Parts: sequence; structure tokens; C-alpha cells
Amino acid sequence: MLFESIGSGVNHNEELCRILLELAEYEKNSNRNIFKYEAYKKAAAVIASHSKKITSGAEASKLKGIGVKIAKKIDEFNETGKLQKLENIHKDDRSQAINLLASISGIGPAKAQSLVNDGITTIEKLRQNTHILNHHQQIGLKYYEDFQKKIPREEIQEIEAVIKRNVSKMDKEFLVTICGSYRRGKPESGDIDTLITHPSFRYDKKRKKTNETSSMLKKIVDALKDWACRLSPESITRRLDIRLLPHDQYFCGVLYFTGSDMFNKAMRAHALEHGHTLNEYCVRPIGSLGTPGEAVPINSEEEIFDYVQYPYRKPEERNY
Ligand code: DCP
Ligand code: MG
Ligand code: MN
Repeated sequence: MLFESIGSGVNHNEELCRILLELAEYEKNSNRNIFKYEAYKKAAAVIASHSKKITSGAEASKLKGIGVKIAKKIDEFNETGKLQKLENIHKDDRSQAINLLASISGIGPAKAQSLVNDGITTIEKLRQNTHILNHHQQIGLKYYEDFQKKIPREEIQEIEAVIKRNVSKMDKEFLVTICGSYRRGKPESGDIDTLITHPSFRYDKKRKKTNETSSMLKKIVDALKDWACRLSPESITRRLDIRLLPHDQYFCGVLYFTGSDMFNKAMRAHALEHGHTLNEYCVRPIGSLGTPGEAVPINSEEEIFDYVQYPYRKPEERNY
């Protein structure tokens, strides 16, 4: 079959992916080595979309993005059932503290490292020093325990109804899609990824982000504020991501924010091989000189798959 190498949406190499992603996080958080981080992420994405279980480093190195070093790690893992490098990382207090702090919403690797350098290695210690955090980080810390809790699908369904009701009260033509793991059919999610557009809202190259857009987004946020991410005063505080997109960029946004992260990587790589560059805003053909042309008009997710010649996958089939 023509598209066999793309796989069927099933990850046959879940364990290998998990360790490569853990190594990626380590490079990002503890070493701030974005180059190695990207290399591990890319390798994980390639392996995740491979059509069968990988049994050796030699087999893996035939795939794009898998070099000698990663191939060796695959062999070590297959032969011993573990990876010495990861075992060492798990034993390393500094790395563990950085990972913990970087798991707070708003705190990135650089901030996490500087906190650990200042001797702040636990949530409790950080709570005694909130003055060194910005507003976003303070919110992330305040609701740290709540944000760690997954949101059941049923609760997101209720929140979805609340958002749709409030937004359509402002204007019936608003279009709302909850993306992320929820759209991929997961029984629970880490946050609520909400995309909103309006048919009259178009991207304008000259004006870029207009005042009109920010006031529209502000109105939407204000309309939702009363209800404040909590269905009732006793419920857990949830993280709601809201993005207002121009209608001509909406479907590329929906595709991107539906994920998964690794599915996006695999699809983009495929698009490039077929002469198109795909990002969260648009699809563009790559010209003979290697430069991207004008954005292609897109009116549905299916059209994007068609354009880059990737067989259509329903959101529930994008879980790797
Ligand atoms: N995304 C991406 N690359 C990133 C971050 C995000 O491609 N570095 C895309 C794919 C994700 C989507 O954005 O699926 C939403 O990001 P989330 O972090 O909210 O991830 P999920 O919704 O998939 O999972 P969770 O249940 O943890 O929220
Ligand atoms: Mg999400
Ligand atoms: Mn999100």
C-alpha cells in the first residue's frame, strides 16, 4: 500500500518513544540544549509513526532523523531493558528539582535553573518566595495542585457548552472548537484548548494583529470571567487556553492544536517531502528556489490533508 510507512495511527514503539521523550525533556530542562531536545523529539516522532515495532538500532537508523547515538541507545534499551543515562538522571537531585519547577505553568527551563541555583528546590520553598515570580508564574504556583489534576471528559463537555452559550450570546456566528487531547477523544485532559473564530474575521497582512482583535478577545474573556474556569465555587480550578484566530487561519490552527505533538511533527515532515510547508497558521507550496509561496486558501481540516497528500486521519487516530 502506498502510505504504509505512515502507519495507522497506532504507536508500535511506545516504550522507546517514552524514553526518547524523557531524554528530550532532560536536554531542554537541565541542559537547555534545544538542539538535542529537538533531535530526540524528532526521533521519537519518527519512531512513533513507524508501521511496526523496532527491534534494533540498525533497523532504526534506516529511518530519517535517527543517528548513531540514538541507535546505540535503542540497542542498550532492547538488550538490558533500561538506559543507564536515564537511571543516572533519575538519581540526580538537581535534575529532579529542575523538572519539578519546570512543571509549574509559566516556569520554563531557564527560570527553573535559576531557582535551583538559588537553593529553591521544592514547591514549599517557592511558596515562601513568590515575589521572585511574575504574574503567570504566581498563578501557576497558586493552583499547582489543581493544575496537576486531569480534567474528566464530562467536565470539559460541560465547560464547552458554557463557552459556546456565552460566545453565541455575543454573536451567533462565532465558531468554537475545543482541540487538544479532548478532541482526540481522550477520557481526560491536562487543560482545555479552545479555538475561536468568526467568518468576518480575516487575516490582514498590513494590519496584522489589530486593536479590533484584542478587544474582541477581551470581550470573550470578560464574558467567561464570571464563571471563571470553575463550574461551581467548590470545583477544581482548570486551565483554559483561549485563542481567537482569523477565519483563514482557523483550520490550520485546529489541526495544530488538536495534535498530538508527535502527530504534528510526522505530518509536517511528510508535507515537506511533498513540497509544502505546514505550520499552525497556513500551508504554503515551496517554490523551485526553495522559498515558500503564498498561503493556500483552506476551508476545512480535510483540505489540508489533501493538499499535503497525507491520508486523512480522524482526531481519534492522531494519538501518538
Ligand atoms: N503542540 C505542539 N507542539 C508543542 C506544544 C503543543 O504541536 N510544543 C500542539 C499539539 C498539542 C496541542 O498543541 O496536542 C495542545 O497542547 P497541549 O499541551 O494542551 O497538549 P494536549 O492537549 O495534547 O494534552 P493535555 O491533555 O496534556 O493538555
Ligand atoms: Mg491540552
Ligand atoms: Mn494546552
